Amino acid sequence: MLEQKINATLMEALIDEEISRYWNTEPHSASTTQVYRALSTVIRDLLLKKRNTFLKQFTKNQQKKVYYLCMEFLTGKSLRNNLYNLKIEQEVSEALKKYNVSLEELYSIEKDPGLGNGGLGRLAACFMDSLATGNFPAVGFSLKYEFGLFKQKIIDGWQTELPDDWLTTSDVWLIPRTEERVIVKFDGKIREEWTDKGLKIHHDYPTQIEAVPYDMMISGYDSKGVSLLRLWESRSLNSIDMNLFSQGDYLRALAEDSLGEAISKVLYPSDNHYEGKILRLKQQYFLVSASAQNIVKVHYGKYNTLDNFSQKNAIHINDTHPALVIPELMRIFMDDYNYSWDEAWKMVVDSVSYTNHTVLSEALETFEDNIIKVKIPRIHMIIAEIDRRFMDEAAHNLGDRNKALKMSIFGYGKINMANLCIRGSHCVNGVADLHTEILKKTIFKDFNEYTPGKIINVTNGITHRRWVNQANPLLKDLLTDILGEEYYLNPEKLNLLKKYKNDQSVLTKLDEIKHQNKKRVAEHVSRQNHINIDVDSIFDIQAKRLHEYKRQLLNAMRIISLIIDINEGNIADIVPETFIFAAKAAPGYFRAKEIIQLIFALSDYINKNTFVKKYINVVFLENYSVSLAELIIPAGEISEQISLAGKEASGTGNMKFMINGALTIGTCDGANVEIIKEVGEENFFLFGLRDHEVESIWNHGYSSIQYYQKNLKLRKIIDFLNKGINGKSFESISKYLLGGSAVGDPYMCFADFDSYMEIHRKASHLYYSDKMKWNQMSLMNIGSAGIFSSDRTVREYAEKIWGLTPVNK
Ligand code: GLG
Repeated sequence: MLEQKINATLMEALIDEEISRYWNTEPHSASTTQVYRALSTVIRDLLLKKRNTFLKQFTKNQQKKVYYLCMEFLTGKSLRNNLYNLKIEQEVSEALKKYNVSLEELYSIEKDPGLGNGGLGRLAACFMDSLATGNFPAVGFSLKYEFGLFKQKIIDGWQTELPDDWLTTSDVWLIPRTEERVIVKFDGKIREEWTDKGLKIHHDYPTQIEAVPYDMMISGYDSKGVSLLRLWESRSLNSIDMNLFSQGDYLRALAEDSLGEAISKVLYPSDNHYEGKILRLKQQYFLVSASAQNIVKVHYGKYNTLDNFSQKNAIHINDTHPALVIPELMRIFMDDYNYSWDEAWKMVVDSVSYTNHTVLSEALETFEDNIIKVKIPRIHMIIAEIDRRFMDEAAHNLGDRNKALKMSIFGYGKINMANLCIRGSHCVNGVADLHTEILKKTIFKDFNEYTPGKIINVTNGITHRRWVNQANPLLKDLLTDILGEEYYLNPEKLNLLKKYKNDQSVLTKLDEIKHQNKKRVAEHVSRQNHINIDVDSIFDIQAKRLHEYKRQLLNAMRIISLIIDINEGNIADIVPETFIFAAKAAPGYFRAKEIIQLIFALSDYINKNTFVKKYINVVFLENYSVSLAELIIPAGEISEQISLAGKEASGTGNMKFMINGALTIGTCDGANVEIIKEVGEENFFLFGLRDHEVESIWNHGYSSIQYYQKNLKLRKIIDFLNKGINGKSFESISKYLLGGSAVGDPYMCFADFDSYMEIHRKASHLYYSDKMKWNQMSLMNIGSAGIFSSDRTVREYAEKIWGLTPVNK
């Protein structure tokens, strides 16, 4: 249908048809929700057709395809993104006049699909967009969590979690593919039988769970490509016990059912933290088994052989969560298609690749050996055999079994998922230069020495079309006026903006745009938090998951220090600042929730204290999500990227703020390092210890008390916390900072405090003394951000890792 150019009249006809088909009503009496659903259905079906055409070309060329496996895809809302990417927003807007409803109203009806925690899932979503835009054939696989990431509600300063029922509106984007369902088997016993053809495996009495796919289409921008995101829903196959049912024992009759369905019920709300729960293992195996079966079936259906499997399929493991795809593919190749171990292993390694996203020890996955043995016995056998062969080979090559053992997949009764991933992949990558170097020096040191060159770097990226063009239309208009539309598809062209760094009119326009975006946020804050913020003050934003290593606490400490100065009348250096926070904490992460409570208390304190409020203000915005990020990031003037050096693998929020013209106050961590390289240190506010300094101080025994004793400001902050805020004591935070039984201040806020205060002083001084210079720096940031587009990132993956070429080239 897209060949037929979409115009307003055609759009109206299509929407009318849906409205009358589904609700048997006249167009003018359709409700807003009905129009939303009708329009979304039209677009969804249009994309389906477009993908089919795209696939025809791909099939004709017999090209390679990438399958991207990830437990999270934080797609954000679909309607606007798809209309934008199809370039039909105007036509649709025109058509909607008939229904007396605006596009903005329809956008606001859609709920954010919360299918991810943070950076990991958002990265996967950006990749789907960029892959489609680059005409790369791509399928993402994940779970159709009935409840996505919880909704955050702050009650009396404390985070509470409410269910996120995203499916009540976003279901319209999903196309059920019941006919393509597959069965995933758990439990049971293995029996081996030697036949004249070799070993035959019998797998008895497994629990069988049905995996039903739901497809979501993600349009490329102005391209032929459409990415497919396939989400698996779990359904119990063991149909209800009719005996119990007819005896009236409905609940017991359904018990089996709910067990199977629990798998795709909820997304684990943890970020950079590993939970070794059985349900999590089941989710992971469910995802990979369903996906692997699907991939193999599609391949076999097309080529009638699997011999060329690795030439036609790239299978990517995003973080260790889908690691079990390695033994699962082995199982399918050997048990279902009779390949030998060596043949199967070659096919697996040649097609599989893996990205690591963290070096934090609490996030590195291991599963109890025993759990895997009981739940997925055949997979356990295969992992054991992978390891046995690997250990023999490595011990032989290294001439040292102990050295080989350091790379073993098994250890201390556990299975190390990262080691499994590295062993089963032909290529492993980190997500920013520094992160990759740390990987090679620390957790993957032995592997890097054993197979040099296997670990490479591909720096993360974001889709600038969503994060600038859609989220910041005023900036898009200005950039388009100056640069034309070329940067939409060639983000490196943003570079040309730098020519205007001395152009007063461009700088003034940038300033005005920022002001407008700040006003938008101020209105939101006034509505949501009933707080009036000063749009002429610097907007300093820290929006990301709440985690100790990200150091929202360091930011809060500075705010406390400012409050103390203001209360003491030391106002010479104080300038108006508005601090905006948005962050969710994992429900069981007490410390993180306590930090939210502290930020909330500071906000409350200031808003009850007119004197302090004259200078600074603090707001905590509830329920951080992709949509909220799209609202606040364009208003950011200072972007807080202040993790302890060596802890943040990359960060992608840093890139989103930068491309929207915020200046970063940041440590030498993750992709900040490359941001500095691009924009120049003179356009970045760098502070804090370097990663090697952190390591060395830590190894010599970090003592926060020593900093505390020497620093009056720190002592006052601790007193302030102990005294309490509006009657609530924060002694437990001060104890955490000073230590006791555990090392105090494990993320070294004290060690970086002075340098953080100093860099802020410089930044705010510049803001108020030379706004044009500030705007110039802002322009340089926008102009230097092109390289952080995910278009570049996926191109690098395609070339260096997947061996993938775009369709029709
Ligand atoms: C991880 C890391 C981030 C990284 C993201 C995407 O902690 O630093 O930017 O993956 O690679 N869990 C995450 O968000």
